Amino acid sequence: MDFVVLTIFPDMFDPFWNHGIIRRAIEQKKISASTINIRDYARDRHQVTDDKTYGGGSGMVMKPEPLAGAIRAATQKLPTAGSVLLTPQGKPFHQNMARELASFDGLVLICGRYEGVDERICHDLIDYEISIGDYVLTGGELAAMIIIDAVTRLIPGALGGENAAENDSFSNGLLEHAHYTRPQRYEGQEVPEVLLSGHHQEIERWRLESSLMRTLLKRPDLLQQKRLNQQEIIILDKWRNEIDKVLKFDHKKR
Ligand code: 4GS
Repeated sequence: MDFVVLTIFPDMFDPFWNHGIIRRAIEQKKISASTINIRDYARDRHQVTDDKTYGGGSGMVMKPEPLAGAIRAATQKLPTAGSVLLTPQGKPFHQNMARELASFDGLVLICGRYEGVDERICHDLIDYEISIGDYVLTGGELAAMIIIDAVTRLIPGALGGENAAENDSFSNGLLEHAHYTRPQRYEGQEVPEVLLSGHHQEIERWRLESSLMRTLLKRPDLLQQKRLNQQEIIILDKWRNEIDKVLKFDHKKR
């Protein structure tokens, strides 16, 4: 996967490319990463990338010509890449979209600054408009890093473990199960015994139950969207029976 980021602040990406899994993915050539400074495509002497907004008002807007020049340079470099504009107007980013983007062989990410980009840039040069959430950033750079981060870890071999991305939260529409590491007893709290048992099937069952429990308590909306399989239905049914028992107990008699 080749990433090219279009930004007026390319230096913001240096620490991002140089740490952890992203750094290793670059070193192992699972991904390539580069930036294009939009300012380099400004034609005027002062390399201006913004201008006053038509209709008046205080905000500035990204001029279309430098941005278009930068996008064309990027797509020339990566002719089969998808192009993504980061904007609050875009489709909300989620794990399924990360999977879709991971299937491209290249991505061009376009980071807006100021109030936004000139409307006329969007239509022919951009494949996706993506928002990382309903809040306003000062620029698209952090949003681009989030997309690159989520996409990179889905690229085969980018994570250390063989299929480490497979068991993560959202991979099956559920939050991830609880995790424990040493020591076995921490501040009076023990690691669940089944995890020490070495019994693979029971551990898998415990993990599924933990996953379902956490999703039900923390993100019931995810559970409502999910197609449950037989094993999951059995576990939820068991809980319902246990809750029913508690509720049927005649509390007034106590
Ligand atoms: C987002 C967002 C964003 C919008 C960029 C105002 C500067 C800013 N980009 N998801 N102009 N949320 N962009 O807030 O992607």
